[in-house]
Amino acid sequence: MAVNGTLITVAPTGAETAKVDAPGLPVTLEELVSAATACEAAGAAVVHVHVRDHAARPTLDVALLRDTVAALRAQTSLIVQLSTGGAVSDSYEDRLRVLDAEPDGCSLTCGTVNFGDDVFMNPWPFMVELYRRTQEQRVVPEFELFDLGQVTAMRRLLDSCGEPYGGHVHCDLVMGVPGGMPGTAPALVAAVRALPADATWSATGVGRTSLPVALAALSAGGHLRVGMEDTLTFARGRPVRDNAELVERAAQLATLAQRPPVTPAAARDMLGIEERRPATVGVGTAVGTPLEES
Ligand code: KMH
Ligand code: ZN
Repeated sequence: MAVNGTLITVAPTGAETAKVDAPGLPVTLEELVSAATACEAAGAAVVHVHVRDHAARPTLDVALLRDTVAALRAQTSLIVQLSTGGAVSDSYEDRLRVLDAEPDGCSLTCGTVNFGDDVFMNPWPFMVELYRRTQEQRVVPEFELFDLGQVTAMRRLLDSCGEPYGGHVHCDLVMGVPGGMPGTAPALVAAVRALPADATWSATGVGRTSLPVALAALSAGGHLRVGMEDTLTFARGRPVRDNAELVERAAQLATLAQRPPVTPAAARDMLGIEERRPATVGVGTAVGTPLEES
């Protein structure tokens, strides 16, 4: 399928930034739903979710994750993807339990990577266990690839354990993390060349690599992930105001590239993600266009 539209994922919160350092960061459920609603109106189709506790600390509490999934489903049409990466301090057990919150999708990182001064741990046995559970619990994984070697690890996982739930491979190239692959066009092209031929992919440029990675991704036929998890500076010397302005800019770039944002419904078709909302619930303010085929 040739995809002419652009899937925009927003990653509004992350686990690394403190609210005092970024006042626009959504850390309460109310703030998260409000941000997600604004991002959907701006062109997002997927929300990648990390939640915070009452003190705005990152948490993988399953009850809170369940409430968050329910609230996002009630108030938006977005595909709800929970992070299984969590924070670098989270245990493997807690990260596996994220699936019990029954999201539409989840992230699944394909290897260990230096992460600034920390290490983001994803050893092979953990990857396999998480992947098997996504298959059993009917959660569609998105493969997070921080380095070229992680593309190989993803292919090994697919070869060893079979196709993902939903039947389609979608990856996100996470670029510009200190310790991972650089956020450059040559690195992006090298990673894309190594992907399975029928996979779709998006790219995320962390920090100042946000724009160059977005432009490279659009020109190479990829999709986009933006948000305050990854980027806190909108332009040199100008902090990001909120997530919606990052999505608006991504939507403008995609539209300029003549691949406008796709709706959440079209994104579900593309990613093989079933609708888990009750059929009678009418939600959403999506602005995207249907995917086109040629
Ligand atoms: N917070 C990072 C350690 C994911 O969401 O799956 C991991 C991360 C990746 O953000
Ligand atoms: Zn994340």
